[in-house]
Amino acid sequence: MDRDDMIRRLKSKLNEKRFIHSIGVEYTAANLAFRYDVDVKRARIAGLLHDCAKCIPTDEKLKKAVKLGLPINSSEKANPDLLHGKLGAYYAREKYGIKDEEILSAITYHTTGKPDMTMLEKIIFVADYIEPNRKVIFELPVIRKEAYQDIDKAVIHILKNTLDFLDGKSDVIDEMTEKTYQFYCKNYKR
Ligand code: DGI
Ligand code: FE
Ligand code: FE
Repeated sequence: MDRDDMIRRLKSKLNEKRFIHSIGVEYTAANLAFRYDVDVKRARIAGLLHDCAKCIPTDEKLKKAVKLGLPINSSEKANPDLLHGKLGAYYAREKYGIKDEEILSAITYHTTGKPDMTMLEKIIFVADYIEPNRKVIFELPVIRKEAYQDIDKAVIHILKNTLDFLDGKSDVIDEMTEKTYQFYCKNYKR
C-alpha cells in the first residue's frame, strides 16, 4: 500500500483531530530518524499508523481484542483504550499491509513503551508525545529539546510525567509503563 492509500484509509477511520495528530507524529518521527540514523520511510509509516485503532469505541476495542485472541492484561481490561496499540499493530498488518515487525512493535508499544526499546520504537514513543499539535503538556518545551539531544532522557521524562499524571487521577497504571520506567532509570547513564 502506498502512502496515499494509507492516508485515505486512515482519514476514514480517524476523527480530524486524531488524523492531524497522526500526520504530526509522522513528520516528527521523520525528523528524529534523521537525527538518530533510522530509516526515514519506516519511521514515517510507524508514525502515520501508530493510532490507526484509536477511534474505535472503547467497549468495541475490548470486544475486538478478545475476538482476535490478543493478550489482554488487567489494566487493559479496566481501561480498554490502552489496547489501541495492540489493535493498531493488528490493523497495520492486516489492513495496511505492513509486514515489518519492528514497525508493528513500535505501534504495539507506543503508549506504554517497553524495556530496551529499539531506536525506532523510542522514536515513535517520543514523537507521539512531542509532535507539534499536542496541546500544552507540563515541561513539553524541555522534553522537545531533550528528544534531539538525548532520546533516553526524553523517554524517562515522558514516562515520569505520565506516571505522575496517572497517579494524580488515580488511574490504573499498566505494568509495562512501570517496567519501562524502571528499566530506563536503571540503565540510563550520562
Ligand atoms: O493515543 P495518544 O493520545 O496519541 O497517546 P498515547 O497512546 O500515549 O495515549 C495517551 C493516554 O494513555 C494518556 O491519557 C495516558 C494514557 N496512559 C499511558 N500509560 C498508561 C495510560 N493509561 C493508563 N491507565 N495506564 C498506563 O500505564
Ligand atoms: Fe496512541
Ligand atoms: Fe498518538
